[in-house]
Amino acid sequence: LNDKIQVKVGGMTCAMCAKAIESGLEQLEGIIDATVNLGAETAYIEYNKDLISTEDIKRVIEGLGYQFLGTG
Ligand code: 9UX
Repeated sequence: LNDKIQVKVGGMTCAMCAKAIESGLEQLEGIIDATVNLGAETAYIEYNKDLISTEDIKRVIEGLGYQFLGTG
């Protein structure tokens, strides 16, 4: 079952940061689509709840060196 969430992301300073997060997330099995808006400091993520959780998404974002500031 797919779900769409918005994640507040801290620590992005350039457009490549946003791209790095998109690419990192999309490598995760279960991510359908990830779009990151630098100005809004937000990642718009569609994922399959049966395969991954927001905890997995948090791990990817933090593993890339950014902060997972919560979902909304
Ligand atoms: Mo955005 Mo660059 O970080 O190292 S400032 S990719």
